[in-house]
Amino acid sequence: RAANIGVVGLAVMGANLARNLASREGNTVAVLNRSRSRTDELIAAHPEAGFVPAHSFEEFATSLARPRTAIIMVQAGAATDATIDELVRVFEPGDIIVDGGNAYFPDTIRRERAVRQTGINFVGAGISGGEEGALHGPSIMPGGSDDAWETLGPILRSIAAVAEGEPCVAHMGHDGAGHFVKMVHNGIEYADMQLIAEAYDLIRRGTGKTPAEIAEVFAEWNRGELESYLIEITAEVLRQVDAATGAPLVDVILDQAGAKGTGAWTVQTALSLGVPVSGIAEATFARSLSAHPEQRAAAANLPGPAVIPDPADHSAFIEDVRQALYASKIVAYSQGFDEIRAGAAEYDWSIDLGAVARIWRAGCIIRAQFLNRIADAYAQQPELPLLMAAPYFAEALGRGQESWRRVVIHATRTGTPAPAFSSSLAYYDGLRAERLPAALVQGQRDFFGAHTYQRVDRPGRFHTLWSGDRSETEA
Ligand code: NBP
Repeated sequence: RAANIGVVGLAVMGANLARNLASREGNTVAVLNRSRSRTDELIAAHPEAGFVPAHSFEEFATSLARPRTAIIMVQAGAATDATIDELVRVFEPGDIIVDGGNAYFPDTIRRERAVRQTGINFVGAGISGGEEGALHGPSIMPGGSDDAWETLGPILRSIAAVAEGEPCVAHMGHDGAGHFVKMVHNGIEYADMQLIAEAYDLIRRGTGKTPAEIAEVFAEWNRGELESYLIEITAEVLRQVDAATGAPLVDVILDQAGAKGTGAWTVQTALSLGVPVSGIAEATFARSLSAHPEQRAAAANLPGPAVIPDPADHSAFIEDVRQALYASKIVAYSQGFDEIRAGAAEYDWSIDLGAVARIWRAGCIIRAQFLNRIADAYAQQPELPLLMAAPYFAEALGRGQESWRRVVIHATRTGTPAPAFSSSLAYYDGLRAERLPAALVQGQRDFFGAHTYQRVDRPGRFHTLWSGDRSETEA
């Protein structure tokens, strides 16, 4: 029996994706892993899946119907390169290799270019949703050629998560577009998580509520405009009691956050594109800051504010935090979509930003009702220059901004670190400003480096003879 799709790499993600594929009508799935034992275990554990096992790349290629389509689920980096080399060796022109791992998009651009020379199609596909998503329906962000998408589209649509009747998969653009969008998804995820963590911390310190009580606050928020998977799981984590000590689990977890690098990629890429993603950057830096215990110990005795005023009205304060969270979240998503827009312009991808919002509505970690509002904004105005200025978001920011300012003031006065809340507000005020001190920066640059400046009242570039008679010359 010829398989119509194959999966290489059968650790948790690959095994679950293979099971998801096998559960869909019409699919026969070939499976291959480096070490044979994992393949045998998967076959033994899931006889219902009707997998076609292969124990070599040759056998794998023979078991697949043409055009052969294989999804690689191995570690990003060298393991992915090695697996691609093997597949290129046994595949033929017209076949399709899909990398479903978390590749860095410049690697995907490089691999696509190299594989294309052989006539084989290479598709970098971002897959979000972790183990559960892979098994029950992830959000899928494929790049690659239009031809490859034609063959691959129906298969990916069959396994993707479904949001309001639509499968959460869309062709993002050529070569690295899919992995680029997945990277920004993860960056936004960092920002969203940090903002929620800051909201929790502000409420805990400001009201003295217990984690279990704050869980109820989040559960309540999850019934409104903040409704999202991340808010939902936050309530679950805060409710959890440690079996060993009886303490809230959050109090026994070491407060040092890890990271696998996708947040850093998002920020590095944004820096080179010149896109300010301050919310994502602060979230990434907040994780780094937490993970330096020696510096934290060295700073522990630095002075904080003398008087710590408590908010008088706890429920009003909590509502302020909710508004601040929503406003900061709008900024984080606006910045993330800005990065995708800039990336598309730089790499010549035609990414449909509305489609990005729609495929993130289910299956992935940042899934939320909120994404419908983003999809609506791009449906109304596909060339929207700034997401947060779209009517719905502008209105929400207008409603929340006084609360947001009170929360940032509270954080500052009480010495509660709220880097993502405050940097998002600074970004909002920066873009809003009629005049920015960038004019002074240009003056300084002209002073020490003769970098010239433009004037508000006439065209051209100008330089002041700072070390001469300080007259102005036209450059
Ligand atoms: P791993 O990233 O741990 O991948 C290991 C699997 O790849 C093993 O089954 C290993 O075989 C196999 N493999 C093959 Br085939 N060739 C290999 C080689 N040359 N070198 C090393 N390993 C090779 O698995 P994962 O956690 O399932 O993740 C797969 C991909 O999905 C990664 O890129 C990951 O970033 C991405 N991803 C993961 C998640 C998540 O929640 N875990 C979410 C989204 C994306 P072996 O059995 O012989 O070691």
